[in-house]
Amino acid sequence: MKKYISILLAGIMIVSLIGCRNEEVASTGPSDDTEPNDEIASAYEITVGEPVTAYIYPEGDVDFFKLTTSSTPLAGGVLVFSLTSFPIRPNMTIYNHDKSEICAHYDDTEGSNLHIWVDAKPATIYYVKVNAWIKKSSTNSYVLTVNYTDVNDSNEPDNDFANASTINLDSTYSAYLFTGEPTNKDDYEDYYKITTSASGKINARLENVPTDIRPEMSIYNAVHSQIIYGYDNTYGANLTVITDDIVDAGDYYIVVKPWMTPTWHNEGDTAPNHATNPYTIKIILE
Ligand SMILES: [Ca+2]
Ligand SMILES: [Ca+2]
Ligand SMILES: [Ca+2]
Ligand SMILES: [Ca+2]
Repeated sequence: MKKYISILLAGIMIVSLIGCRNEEVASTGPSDDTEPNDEIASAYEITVGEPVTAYIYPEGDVDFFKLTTSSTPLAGGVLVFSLTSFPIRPNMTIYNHDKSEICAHYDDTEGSNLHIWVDAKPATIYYVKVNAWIKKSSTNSYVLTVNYTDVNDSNEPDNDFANASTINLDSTYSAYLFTGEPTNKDDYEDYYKITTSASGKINARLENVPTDIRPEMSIYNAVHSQIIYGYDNTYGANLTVITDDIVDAGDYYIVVKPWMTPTWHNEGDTAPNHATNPYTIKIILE
């Protein structure tokens, strides 16, 4: 009888041990190198171009990551945040270096991929928060990848008279109407300086304007007074601005910018046209 009780007790112990073990797996969940990352202050550092694998587990889990954009090119670039193999409904929020929210997007379909692009500054920290749109957990992993498209605008910085790019008459130049994290349309300004050796009307022609930009252009004299201004409220329109009067030989400035701030962050995995399509500018004297 004593022997049977011993066997019975041993059996109960084994069952309870298995029970404990199951409970332990359930509370620990899958092994996740990026945890703990539940607060923006404990965001897991990732590298642009290197995918990271993580889990939304347990229910209510929130995952913060941070990255730093490269210091070159000086114009900045476009960050694309991609959630792939997401097992539940994805939700992603992007924050700037001040930890202020830039944007948030989600997809209401379980297992959807989710992408967000943001025009970014060089050498700047960005944060991304990943969680489930509808509270749920999964023991299946997801992958977060952040890619960066450089904007190689060799004229930058050229945002004021002092930093204007010197150009010549009758030649065509190309540049980008791009800036990271704009606060207003003036952040996009590109300044050009031209010196004429004869009097005439100055004719400035913009072509190949990005399809998401409405162009604006002004001509200034040597003492930075505006002579004439023009814009076109059609996206991607070419624009010509000509001085009304014949002007003396001397220094002049041409300033190009968007008529309105373009969309600089959105859902999607494609960099915007203003980041990939340079405009051209040509000045003639007539
Ligand atoms: Ca997690
Ligand atoms: Ca977490
Ligand atoms: Ca530019
Ligand atoms: Ca500029």
